[in-house]
Amino acid sequence: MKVANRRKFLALGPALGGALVGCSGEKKQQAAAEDDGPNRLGKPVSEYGERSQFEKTHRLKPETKTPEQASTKTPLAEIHGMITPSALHFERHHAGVPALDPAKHSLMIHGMVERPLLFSMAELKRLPSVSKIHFIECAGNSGSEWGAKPAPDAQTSHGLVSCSEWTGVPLALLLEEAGAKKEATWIIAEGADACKMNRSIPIAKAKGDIIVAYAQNGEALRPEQGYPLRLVIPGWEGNINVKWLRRLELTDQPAMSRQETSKYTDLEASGKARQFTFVMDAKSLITFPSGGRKLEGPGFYEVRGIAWSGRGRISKVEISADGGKTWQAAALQDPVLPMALTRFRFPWRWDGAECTLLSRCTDETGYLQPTRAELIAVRGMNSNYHYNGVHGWKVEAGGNVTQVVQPV
Ligand SMILES: Nc1nc2c(c(=O)[nH]1)N[C@H]1C(S)=C(S)[C@@H](COP(=O)(O)O)O[C@H]1N2
Ligand SMILES: [Mo]
Repeated sequence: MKVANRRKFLALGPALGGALVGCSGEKKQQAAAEDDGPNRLGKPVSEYGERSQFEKTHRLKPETKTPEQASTKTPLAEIHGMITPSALHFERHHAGVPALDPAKHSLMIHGMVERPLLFSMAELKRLPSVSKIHFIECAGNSGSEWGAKPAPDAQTSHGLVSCSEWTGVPLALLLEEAGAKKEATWIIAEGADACKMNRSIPIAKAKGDIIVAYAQNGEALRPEQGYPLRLVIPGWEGNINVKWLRRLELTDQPAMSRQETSKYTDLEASGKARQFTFVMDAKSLITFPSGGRKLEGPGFYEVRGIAWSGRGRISKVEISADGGKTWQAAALQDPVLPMALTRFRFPWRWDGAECTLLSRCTDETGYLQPTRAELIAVRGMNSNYHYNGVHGWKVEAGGNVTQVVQPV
């Protein structure tokens, strides 16, 4: 009875049954002849796993003459679940990926501390550790939405966010060991890449949930993610998650480095700039259907996507299939973790007419993702960073899914 009802509700027959019904006896024989795989001996065991030769999902290479100072993005529309495979984590490098030998790498903690410390990787790994699932998002993610020409697909528009399980030592523990002096109000974190990228972190966050991470999704960090050591600063803009971490200096003022003055500041309409805008505000994205796809015809579809907030857990995601006139709650997939990607799902029946699908999310602080107009009213149009407006995709009558060009 239940099953029958569900069938009726989904009405998958007309949408998906064609292939089964159309599989004639001749075709079945042909398929069986080609598929004698189970009778043949397969590949032997291996030392390190690889994905199937039939899987081609990849990051698009940027068109640039300086690939060492560039970014690649996660193909969000191809990813399942909340964890980004390490090989598909987005990358953002300012001076290329250094090849650091962990046997020679060390972390120095100095400045306004009682006991300056130098840790080898082996020493760090002996200390009490934590594993936590967190997203990392570049502040420039979805920045193309500020302009009149939004990006055409999910990878290009929102792919500067990824989510991993990170393992390492709580920074708070290292600071206790070093004995932070009272006058220390900032920590300057520095990487060992060619540009020695550095950022200033307020001491309160450093005494909170920051992880000095050496592992990602169960194995050592990928070189591109900062091997052998990086900061993971839950919920804060990607740039401050310093990779190839080699030095932490406690000070009583920020460094005012390139990445926190000329870059990663947000120019407002008045001409004043916001600085130290660390937190990534709540954002959501529909990954299916999304730009570049084609719906095969009217019928049932599961609208899927991700939502995240730098302020904590996602508490609600709503979907509109009529361009924002009406909204309905989507289901959230457990576990819903603070500062982690949360997956949402929404059963949807497409009637075949052109429509606009939107998603918006609310986080546990009650913050509701703003519309583009609401965001621009507060922030103006001069920013490159921290765009988190409601996003949507247009489903054209023929089934093509394209970007929504909002009036500027
Ligand atoms: N040392 C160092 N740390 C760095 C960077 C860098 O170029 N050098 N890029 C930053 C930026 S801008 C971002 S968005 C994140 C990207 O992290 P990922 O490449 O692991 O995705 O790392 C940050 N940490
Ligand atoms: Mo970034």
